[in-house]
Amino acid sequence: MPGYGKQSAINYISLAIPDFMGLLTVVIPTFKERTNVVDMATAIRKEYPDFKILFMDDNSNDGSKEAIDGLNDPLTHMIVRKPEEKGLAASVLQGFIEADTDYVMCMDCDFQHPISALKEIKEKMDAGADLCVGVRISRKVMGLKRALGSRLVELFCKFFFVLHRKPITKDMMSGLFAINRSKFQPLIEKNWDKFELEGWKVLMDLCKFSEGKLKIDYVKYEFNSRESGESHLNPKVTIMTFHQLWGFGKVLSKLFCKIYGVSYRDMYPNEF
Ligand SMILES: Nc1nc2c(ncn2[C@@H]2O[C@H](COP(=O)(O)OP(=O)(O)OP(=O)(O)O)[C@@H](O)[C@H]2O)c(=O)[nH]1
Ligand SMILES: [Mg+2]
Repeated sequence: MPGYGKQSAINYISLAIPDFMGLLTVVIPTFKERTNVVDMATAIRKEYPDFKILFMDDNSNDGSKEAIDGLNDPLTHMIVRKPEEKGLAASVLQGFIEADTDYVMCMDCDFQHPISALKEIKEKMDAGADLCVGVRISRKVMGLKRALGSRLVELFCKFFFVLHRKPITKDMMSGLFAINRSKFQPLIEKNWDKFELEGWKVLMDLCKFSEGKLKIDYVKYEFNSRESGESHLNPKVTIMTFHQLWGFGKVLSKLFCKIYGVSYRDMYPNEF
């Protein structure tokens, strides 16, 4: 695994897409999603003719880029990121900055987040929300064990956020949310190196680094099962999630490294 913290705050502005101005960009992080990318782009475009779509791909090298380019849609792009900077959160955050639209939204590339929810999210942003979070009504499709684990970790996260007087949301770990870019871009740039760049819980870090009050709104949605392709979920996601939770979180993250047989030193060499 590449050493954590290799990503620089400078690199993410190197790939700016010209003429990508507009109101809303849907940022979709992808890794080996060849079987889903075109269906996702087509499905979003069908419902939302004026939304920008920006795939942030971690050098999948599986034909995804060629497939998206082949659509010849001027509002749909895929950026292929440098392999040494691989990271889901880094992809999403870089996408938020590259997008250059008033609102930016992120969602997964496997149809677990319903495309129909984007309309309501956009309406909440138009009504003045700084942040609109998609809230999963049920996590049944995850299976009992994963759903329970997810709820427990979330409770734990909320406790720490309250303790540190940081904003909490109804679904702290949702991968479906939108932000007002002008509000969040300075915060992303200022804290770039402190984000859990290889982690998955982007929303959590955005709340963690936010200053002052946020206008938060919500849209409920049914969490579906993955349509095709393979899940990328792995034990490191739990380790990285705990690592986002200040000092005691890091202790837990070390504990989970031991449980999963993963080297904490390899994941976070900068801490040694
Ligand atoms: N850019 C980038 N995207 C990633 C990476 N890992 C996963 N993704 C994408 O992030 C999204 C969420 O990953 P999933 O594998 O669906 O994770 P999950 O939804 O927790 O797992 P399932 O419920 O099993 O689908 C998908 O769009 C993935 O393609 C990564 O390292 N880099
Ligand atoms: Mg998924």
